[in-house]
Amino acid sequence: EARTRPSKSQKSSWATFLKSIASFSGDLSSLTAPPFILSPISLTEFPAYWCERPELFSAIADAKSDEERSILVLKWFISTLKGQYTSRNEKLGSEKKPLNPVLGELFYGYWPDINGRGQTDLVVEQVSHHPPITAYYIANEAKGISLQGHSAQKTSFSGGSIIVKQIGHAVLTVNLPGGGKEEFLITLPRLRIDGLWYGSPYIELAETSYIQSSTGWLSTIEYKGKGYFSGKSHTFKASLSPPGSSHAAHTYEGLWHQTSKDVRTGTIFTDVTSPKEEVTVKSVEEMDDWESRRLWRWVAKGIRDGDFETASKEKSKIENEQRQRRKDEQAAGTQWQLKHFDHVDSDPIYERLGKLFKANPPTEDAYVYRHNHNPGPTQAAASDL
Ligand code: HCR
Repeated sequence: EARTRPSKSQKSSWATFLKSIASFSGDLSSLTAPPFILSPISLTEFPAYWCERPELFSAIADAKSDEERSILVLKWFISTLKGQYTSRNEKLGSEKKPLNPVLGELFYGYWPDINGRGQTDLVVEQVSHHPPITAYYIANEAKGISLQGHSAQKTSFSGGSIIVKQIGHAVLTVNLPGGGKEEFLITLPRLRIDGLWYGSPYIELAETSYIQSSTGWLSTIEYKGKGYFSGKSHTFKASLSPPGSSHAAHTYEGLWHQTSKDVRTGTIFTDVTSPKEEVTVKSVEEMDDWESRRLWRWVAKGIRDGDFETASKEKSKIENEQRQRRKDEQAAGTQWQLKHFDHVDSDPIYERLGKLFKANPPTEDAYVYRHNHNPGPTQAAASDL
């Protein structure tokens, strides 16, 4: 089990690291961090957090009205936050610095069909190295639901905390029973990494994020930490307003890592106190060389075993191989080709739905999933996409 606080001997390297962050703004992934704060998990694994309660994801397809669909999307979204932002503390003892994926790194997985919920497949590709950008596509074909998005971060240092602005957005698409589809534009909250001073970083969410449906229903979610709404960490308030109105038809509040309530009825809205369901992946032996857990396996082993010399030697091997690849491409006048995604400078869905709630910025780029293979019904499907 990883320690949550650094020992005396680790304190001086931590202090040096803090000084380097304080005078730094931009891409945190390029900073060298002290070994005890390194995570053996690559950022390409993070999109799996979107679906660790697969039954909430698939339930969206069963909504009987636009209003109910927006409620179920909000419920699923809030229920992902605990996994997205606190699971490293549970697993690794505190928030740690994830492995910085290489260009072209892949992560595939699935959640099996249980009780008719349909299988959900996950495809992740690292589409940029510097700055790090991760694109993902998650689909439950049987239920006609998919989520496509990308994630990048801009970091700065303020008041002793790291502030992370999330760049990127996600679009959830639901095929409707009578034909046609409904789209939801999902924007992402701002993060604050607190606890740095004590060497045990953790995440707090801040400001506001939105879920705008193409039907006009809009969820506005406000995040606060200790000392605001309830005096507790990880607090949120969400309001859901109907098309063309700023008057909330529903409001919900509570703790995104525990439970929340429907304010009007007092009934439970979200409850993430039960165990979540981790994504199923192939064994490392069966994986392709570009798949994250195989690519990083010796680095990850070194970190897990506390053998940082091996970890850093293996990490250098990967980085040198990447540098050589970029040099070869430059010499040949070629460019790395993405496997699953096409880049578009402006996402038409973001522009169209973003206008409805005056999204800032008004346009964003996107990585569009290329539907060029049929995954088929097998459990190994995601690996063949
Ligand atoms: C900021 C962060 C990398 C990005 C991580 C993101 C934003 C990635 C997308 C996921 O959907 C949600 C998510 C959760 C993580 O909280 C966030 C990471 C937290 C720390 C990490 C920094 C690059 C590392 C900072 C080093 C610290 C711990 C000293």
